[in-house]
Amino acid sequence: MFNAQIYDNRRKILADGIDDGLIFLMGNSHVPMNYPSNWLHFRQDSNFLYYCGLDHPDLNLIIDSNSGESTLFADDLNVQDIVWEGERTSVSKMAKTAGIHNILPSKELSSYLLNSNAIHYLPMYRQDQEMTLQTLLNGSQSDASKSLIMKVISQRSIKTEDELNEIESALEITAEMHKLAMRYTRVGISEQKIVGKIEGYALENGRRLAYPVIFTIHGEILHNNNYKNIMKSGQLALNDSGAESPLHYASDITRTFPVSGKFNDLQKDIYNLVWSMQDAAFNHCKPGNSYKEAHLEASKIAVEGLKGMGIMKGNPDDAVGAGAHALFFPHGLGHMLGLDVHDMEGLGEDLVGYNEINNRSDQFGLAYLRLAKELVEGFVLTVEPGIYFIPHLIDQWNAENKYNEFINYDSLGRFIDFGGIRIEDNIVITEQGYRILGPHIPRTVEEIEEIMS
Ligand SMILES: [Mn+2]
Repeated sequence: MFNAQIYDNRRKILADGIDDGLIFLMGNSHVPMNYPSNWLHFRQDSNFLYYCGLDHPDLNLIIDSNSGESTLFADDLNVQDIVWEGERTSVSKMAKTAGIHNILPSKELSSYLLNSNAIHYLPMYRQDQEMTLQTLLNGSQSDASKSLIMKVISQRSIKTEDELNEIESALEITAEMHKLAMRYTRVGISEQKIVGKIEGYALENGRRLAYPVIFTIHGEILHNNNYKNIMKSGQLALNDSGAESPLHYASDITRTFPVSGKFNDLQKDIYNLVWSMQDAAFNHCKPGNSYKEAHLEASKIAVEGLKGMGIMKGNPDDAVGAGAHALFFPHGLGHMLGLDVHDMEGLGEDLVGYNEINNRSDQFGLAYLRLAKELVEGFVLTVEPGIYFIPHLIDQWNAENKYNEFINYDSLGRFIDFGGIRIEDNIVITEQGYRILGPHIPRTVEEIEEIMS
């Protein structure tokens, strides 16, 4: 945990930003896997972690917005629980480490809430949370509090030095995971084997993953969680994986490399193009610049490169304006990163990534951009451009004669089994521009071929 003062300050700032009533932060409980006492791995709620750091199930926190005082609702384990689970930190010790002075038993939470004229809470993302809330409030719950959501987003968006250290600690593990994957990948090995190496490395270092590993020869399937293939010569392997830090901050890295250890010419050309897209995006990352512009800039580089290879044609600005590049780059350039891998997405993607000036587009591709607004010093985000050849999408657009003025469909035959390439790194916005977080992970064609040799 961070020291108590940090959590106390965060709660004070939060309370100052809310006019009236109680701020209710619900901690997570165990979730059963297949019967009540067989639990999924416990993950505390990220907002709860942010405001008190306490990483145990069945805790709840109330911050009085008028007095600024916090109360922890929790119970010590009884002897029967201890027989099965062993001892855990006492509630009084927990409260102390989080700088909380008031403790009440969980059974008093409902009446405490119902005695207040205003209760602010955040959106729920699990059914068990919804049901708990309903029970606590006797069925009288309304919508989540917009003012609380906006205040939490404004606080969690700006990462402090302590938080950056956590993310970099996650990236230490992630860098090793990625290097292991490059070293162990070879012709005839299964994807599953590499996934085992990746996740095993995190686990043996006492870490969990921030999201399920994507490791696949079908990089064109954007969130592919199937690991059944045996890797063959000539294929590319895409590894999108990241560990959590001890305090549950996320990391999110993607590398793509040839199964054989050597890129062929076509793979090299597309790889270097994605590399230049990422570089162009980096150069755009500084306070005041909008991330949407970075996305569009990277898209323009993609069109120029694909034009050079005879795949696209026409004016790059027009092609990007029309959305023709999205055939090859159908997702957004990146997202915020923090306690959640898509940071704060549970609070509302548009509220986190957009503002009055930048509305979400409904154009295919651009519509999936999770972060569009102006960058601010202290934002941590991913920069993850990619180029993909998605047979179903190509066939559909071709059949519809879609963007014929920008796309040479006849040139795409040789890309049928190409797959996809994505390169993803995590950066913090600094006063002058940006800084790539974590240790260097092989990123150029030469570096990748070197580590795989
Ligand atoms: Mn990502």
